[in-house]
Amino acid sequence: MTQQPIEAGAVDSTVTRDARLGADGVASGDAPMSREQVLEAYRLMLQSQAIDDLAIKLQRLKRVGLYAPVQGQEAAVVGSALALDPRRDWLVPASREQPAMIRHGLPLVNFFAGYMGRLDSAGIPEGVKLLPRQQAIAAQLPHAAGLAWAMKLRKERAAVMVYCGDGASSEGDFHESLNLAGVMHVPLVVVVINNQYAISTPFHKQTAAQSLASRAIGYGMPGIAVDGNDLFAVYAASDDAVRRALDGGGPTLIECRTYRVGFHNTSDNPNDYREQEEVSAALADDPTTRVERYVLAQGLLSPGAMAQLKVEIRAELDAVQRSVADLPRPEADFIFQNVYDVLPARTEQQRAETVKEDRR
Ligand SMILES: Cc1ncc(C[n+]2csc(CCOP(=O)(O)OP(=O)(O)O)c2C)c(N)n1
Ligand SMILES: [Mg+2]
Repeated sequence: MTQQPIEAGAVDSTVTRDARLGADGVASGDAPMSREQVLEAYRLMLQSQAIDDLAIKLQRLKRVGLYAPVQGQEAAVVGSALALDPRRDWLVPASREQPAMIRHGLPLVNFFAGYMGRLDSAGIPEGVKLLPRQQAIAAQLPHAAGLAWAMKLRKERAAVMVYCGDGASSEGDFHESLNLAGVMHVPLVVVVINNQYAISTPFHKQTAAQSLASRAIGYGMPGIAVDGNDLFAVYAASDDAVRRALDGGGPTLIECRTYRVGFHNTSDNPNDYREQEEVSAALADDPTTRVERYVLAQGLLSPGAMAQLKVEIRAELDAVQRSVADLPRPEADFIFQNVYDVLPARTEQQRAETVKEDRR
């Protein structure tokens, strides 16, 4: 197998893509997305905000166990996922890519069933090319590299897009996966969502690198850094990478520079480790607001139609969560199944206590 030599110019350690959709909602140059795609993206971004709001409310009511919001990262997640064809390509999420999973084919009912403990209804339907959320940091990356390698071996024309965070990029799994993906020249797109934090650890405390995109050169693949709050820049970079993967051009690393506006998850209090000014600055550059301004300025929706869309999105989610609440809960010993053939004595004792407690 011959590999193309990697030129230093293939990697830009700063930001290679010009911002295409500015904070004022004005696009520079031609939009890389059709009107229909912009509207689909806008709807997914609004839906993501509404899911965050509802899931956090349900967690406070003890109907959801734990939830990690997307807030602030909507353009990075939606702009990348929209470059995929769900009938052809695979999506491998980390744990904060809710709108990408839904756009790729996970029904809203299954999505909420997972968060609300109705596990019998939470599966990924047959035929949906999506792997489950991954809570163990970076552990999805070896699976994604293997999946992309399988596509190549089977000669299936498909790309695999895998997500991970800035924190995950400091894990051994990241190195092993990207190294293998480079060596085997597989159709993989690695989207690193650099939201500046791994829980409370800021970016500069976990790496001395200025840029995560620049790591790509060590793996023999192009590395692109984009303004992760710019839907058009994220989409354009992702679309290029997916096309390259499909055309046998191998893997790409895309670093989306954004900011985690919300808490890490519902058990975290970010006021303990970061200043409000930093959050306020990020709020002033909200990625969905950029798209909203563009949609209005281009006349893609009237203000009335926009307000109506927001009402519809929230009503749909309310109906979904009510129907999920009516689904049966799994038996209390569900969590003890499917790991051991015969439970060890200590675990058997825990199972018996759990079942007894649940019957009270
Ligand atoms: C292997 C492993 N180590 C530690 C944790 C605890 N943990 C959960 S989220 C997280 C930080 C992840 O940061 P990042 O990859 O930047 O993703 P983000 O949460 O910012 O989306 C850590 C350390 C874990 N889940 N798995
Ligand atoms: Mg992070």
